[in-house]
Amino acid sequence: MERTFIAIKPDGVQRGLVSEIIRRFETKGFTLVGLKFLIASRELAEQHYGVHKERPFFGSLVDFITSGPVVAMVWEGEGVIASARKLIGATNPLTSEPGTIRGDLGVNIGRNLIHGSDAPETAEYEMGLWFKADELVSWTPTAMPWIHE
Ligand code: DAT
Ligand code: MG
Repeated sequence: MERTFIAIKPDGVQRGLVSEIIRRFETKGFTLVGLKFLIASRELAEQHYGVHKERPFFGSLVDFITSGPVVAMVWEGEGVIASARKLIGATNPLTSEPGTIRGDLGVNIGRNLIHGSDAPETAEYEMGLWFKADELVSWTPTAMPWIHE
């Protein structure tokens, strides 16, 4: 089973969209295996967005992600990394498809509500950055036979 790192950004928390966003992953059939509520340190944010450090928006991105609490999560399921990216939608909410989280709930690229790992390697890196191994819970939902053949 694949796992991916998902974070509801400070705008999603401030706008009261935590339950709406978590609902979409739960109802899809993915399994929550890790969850914490925190204000990220600058160091954590800079490591998380390290690939973007040369980009002009890096400073404001780190300011934004550390500006308030985030909901950091790990979700598990078959194909969850790519599927979560589809549920989330394109980076710019103005062009994200309706039906996606960003497409339904946002309008601005700097306030795009949610982060999701983009590949198996980044998922591993980000899960390790935000969670200790013993903070992830391995369990099997009783609904599993009704979600997977
Ligand atoms: P994603 O979050 O869809 O993986 P990304 O990894 O390319 O997108 O960028 C990380 C975040 O940086 C993105 O969620 C919002 C911000 N960002 C990306 N491109 C931007 C731009 N051109 N201007 C301002 N912010 C941008
Ligand atoms: Mg990204």
